[in-house]
Amino acid sequence: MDILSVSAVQGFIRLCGDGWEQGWHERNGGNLTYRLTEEETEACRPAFRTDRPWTPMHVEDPGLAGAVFLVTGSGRYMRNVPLDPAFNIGIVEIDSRGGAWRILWGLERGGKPTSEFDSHYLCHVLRSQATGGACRVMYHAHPAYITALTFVLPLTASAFSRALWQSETECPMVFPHGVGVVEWMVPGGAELAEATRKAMAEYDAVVWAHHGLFVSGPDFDTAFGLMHTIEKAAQIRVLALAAGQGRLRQVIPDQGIRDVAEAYGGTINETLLAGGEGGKQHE
Ligand code: 2HA
Ligand code: ZN
Repeated sequence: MDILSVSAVQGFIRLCGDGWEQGWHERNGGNLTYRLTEEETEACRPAFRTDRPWTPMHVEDPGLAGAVFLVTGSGRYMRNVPLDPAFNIGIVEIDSRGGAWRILWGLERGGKPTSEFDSHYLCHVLRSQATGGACRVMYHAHPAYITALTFVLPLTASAFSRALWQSETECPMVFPHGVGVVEWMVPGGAELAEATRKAMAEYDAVVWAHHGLFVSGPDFDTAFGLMHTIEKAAQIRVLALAAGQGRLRQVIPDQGIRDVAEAYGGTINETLLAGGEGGKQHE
C-alpha cells in the first residue's frame, strides 16, 4: 500500500493545506504532529527505514516511549505539504526512554521534525494520559486575530476564555473548559515547552502571547475545528472592538454562556467565567 493512501497521512496533509488556505502559516510558520495508531503504523511500515540515527530531544519523558508520530518538518512550509509530502513532512519514532527520535519516513534531503517538537511531545504525553489515549493531534498556527487580542487583553485564561465565549455563540459548546494563556517566550525552547505543558494540563487550547495558538484534539477535524472556532470568535471580538472604538454595547450574557454549554452536554468553567481580572473586559 502506498503510504500516501493511508487515511491518517491524507488527513494530516489536508489539514496542512487547509491551515495555509486560512492564512495561518506565513513562510514556515506553524507545525502539526499526529500520534499514529498501531494499525496506521502497520499500514505505513512497508515505507519505513530503521537505519537512521537517534537524535536526543531537550526533554525526556517515558510516557510515550516507542510512539510513532507524523510531523511537519522544521523550516518547511505548510503551503508546500500537499505538493511534496515526503520532503515537507515525515514519520518519527520515539526511543524506549522517551528522550530521542529517529526518522522512519519522509523529511527527505536532511529534514528534521518541527522546532516545536519537544513542546508537542510533552503535550502529547500529558493529553494522552488525561484523555485515556484519545488525544492524538497537536496543532500550532499563527492566526492573526487571536494574536491581536494578546496586545489588548490581560494575559489570563479568564480574560481570554470569557472574551471568546462572549463573542460567538458556538464557543461555550466547543470549548466549555476555556483556553489557557502563556506569556511571550522564545519559540522552540524548553521554557515554552514546559509552560505549554502546564497549561495543557487544564485546557486543550493554549494562546501563545504575540505568537499564535496551540491546540490539541482526538482527530484532525476536532483540532482544526477548535483552532478555527477560537480564531473566528477572536476575529468577531476584534472587529466589534474596532467598530465600537473599544466599547462593546452588549455581549452574550454569563447565564447565556452557561446555558449554551449545558444545552450541548458541557459544563462551563465557572472559575474562568467568574472573571478574575478579565471579568470586566466588555465594559
Ligand atoms: O514552526 O511556528 O513557533 C515555526 C513556528 C515556531
Ligand atoms: Zn509559531
